[in-house]
Amino acid sequence: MKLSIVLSTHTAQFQAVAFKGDFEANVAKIAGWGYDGVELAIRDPNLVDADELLRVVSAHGLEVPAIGTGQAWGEEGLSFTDPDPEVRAAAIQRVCDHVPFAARTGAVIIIGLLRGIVKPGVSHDQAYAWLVDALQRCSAAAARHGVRLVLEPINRYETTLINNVEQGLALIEAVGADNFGLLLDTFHMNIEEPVIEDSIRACGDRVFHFHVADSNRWYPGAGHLDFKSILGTLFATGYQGYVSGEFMPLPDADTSAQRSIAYLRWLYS
Ligand code: LER
Ligand code: MN
Repeated sequence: MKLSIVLSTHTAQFQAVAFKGDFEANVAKIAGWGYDGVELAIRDPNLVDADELLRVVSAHGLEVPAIGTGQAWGEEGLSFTDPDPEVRAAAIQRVCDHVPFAARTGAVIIIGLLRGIVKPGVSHDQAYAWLVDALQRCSAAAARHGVRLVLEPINRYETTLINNVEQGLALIEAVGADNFGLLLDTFHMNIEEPVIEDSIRACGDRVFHFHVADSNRWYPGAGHLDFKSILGTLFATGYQGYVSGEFMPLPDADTSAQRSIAYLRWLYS
């Protein structure tokens, strides 16, 4: 099992990112605790020094399995489904801007809240059509560089577009690109899926990335999810990717990261 944890390259507002701030010190700690990779949350790739990021990550023996893009929604309001065509175009461009770094690292590019929400005055069908169009454009741009894109079903309290696996699989059909798959997150699945294991099986080889947090969005082991069963089901699909920790930094970031890896390695040792 390859384990990573979410690390932000900028100070971020998103609460479930355990590590914000001093990048190299955090990478060193994460590597020291035995993680194999860091999932990087990058608001704007044009504002980070990709060579320096890679130098730091490689110096500590870590990989970058995924790049999170949601800060561009949270902090700039970019989305694929904004009524303003310039905002939609900027969101598509932002994803395309992530492609070169993703190609260098082998990371998947995550479409989380960058898809947006159905805004007042916009019909669900219209928002869905903009979403499909944007994902087709981004998937095509990524495919030219051998990069994969993942859409994360996100619970109903955060978005009104694609809350569960059934909707995610229908979207995959609509987009029709081999390099477009799903990111499953146990926190969202616990809210939206009737049976988490059945939904993982339904996705099969379309699971390209996996987030873990417990039912309360604390580190795995702090809530009531059955990670032995959930991860066993995931690996039985043939999944070879990373299991990436995205949880609240509670009781503090360092403790949550250490408890998560200790628990998951104990389950699967
Ligand atoms: C991001 O991966 C996520 O899970 C969302 O809850 C972001 O709001
Ligand atoms: Mn997530």
